[in-house]
Amino acid sequence: MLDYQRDGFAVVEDVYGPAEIEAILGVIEQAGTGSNCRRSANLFAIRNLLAELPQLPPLIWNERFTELLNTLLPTPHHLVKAIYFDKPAGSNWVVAWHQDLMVAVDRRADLPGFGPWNVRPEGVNVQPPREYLEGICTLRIHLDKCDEGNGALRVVSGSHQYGAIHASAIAEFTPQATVCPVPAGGVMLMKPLTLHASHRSTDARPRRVIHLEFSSQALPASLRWREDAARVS
Ligand SMILES: O=C(O)CCC(=O)C(=O)O
Repeated sequence: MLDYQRDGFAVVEDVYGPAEIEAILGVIEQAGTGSNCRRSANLFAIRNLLAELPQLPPLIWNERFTELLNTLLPTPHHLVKAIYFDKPAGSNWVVAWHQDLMVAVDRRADLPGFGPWNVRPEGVNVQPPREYLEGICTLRIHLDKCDEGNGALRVVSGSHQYGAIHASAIAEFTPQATVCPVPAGGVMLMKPLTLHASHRSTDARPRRVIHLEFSSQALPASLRWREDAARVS
């Protein structure tokens, strides 16, 4: 995990075998068309994934995944975001350079260091102080082999060490970007402050990813991670 702490990303191979991937995909295929699902020729995404498909957690939390998570974060840890997305074959879905600065919470609360706030019908998001972002670990479970041809993430190694990078400074970092290929069944670890982007898909393979974010931190008393609040209520 030394590389992950230093670079802000790392790949762990062979967390899921072919039969486990098939079982996970079987559940995802059953997803309906509710407000958390978005299906188009360009993108298939499911927000609030584990609540939408409660059959998934026992398939995801296998021995290797559990061990990995426990190595990365002190227990107890909370799930703070869960999304599935597919970049289908030939998709022109492009993601510009950014850091993941916003977290999903259960309400708006005026707290020092929290903001800007983004209040939408689907929920409230806020940029928390840097220490909360540094406490989050993203695990991207790759259900397909992913490389440059099907839109692998590009990352800037070490960029997480600079906190929130102003939009005008991003171009100074991106010449050092590298593509991060991941084999099917592998998990890409990423810190939310790592600058990342992805290109369109140029070949005929899908790129199906389960994106999970975890933290061991509790938010200030008046605020809860939205995923946590949804599980309890
Ligand atoms: O998977 C991708 O191509 C981009 C995802 C991303 O940027 C994100 O989850 O913040």
